[in-house]
Amino acid sequence: MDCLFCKIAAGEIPSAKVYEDDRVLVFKDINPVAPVHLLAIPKEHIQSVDAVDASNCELVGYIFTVIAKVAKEQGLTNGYRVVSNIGADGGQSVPHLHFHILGGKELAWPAC
Ligand code: DGP
Repeated sequence: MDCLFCKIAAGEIPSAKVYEDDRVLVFKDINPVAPVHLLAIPKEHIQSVDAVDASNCELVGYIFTVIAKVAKEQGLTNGYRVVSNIGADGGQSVPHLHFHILGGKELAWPAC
């Protein structure tokens, strides 16, 4: 499958990794929009939140435990934001499930 984040997960394309285990990778976004801007992805290909189902929801829940752990390690003690864009209207540019972890400043809301 010709998927950018599958290639990053496989180590075929380099990334600035901040966490990795057998199921999950967290790395720095190439175009950061906040002082801390990380992407948490499953190594297994899942298209987006829209493709989460009974077969992969345990993995998705596990990603959130990793996100909380990484946020603490990154010093995001005053809060942070987790965002997942879905499809064209949602602004998803890479069709592999990913969670943006944004923090390190007071973030604006609403985002649209
Ligand atoms: P989204 O627009 O929600 O699909 O977010 C995709 C993000 O992926 C975007 O913020 C930029 C980031 N990105 C795209 N290509 C690369 C890459 O090759 N390396 C890294 N580290 N990030 C990338």
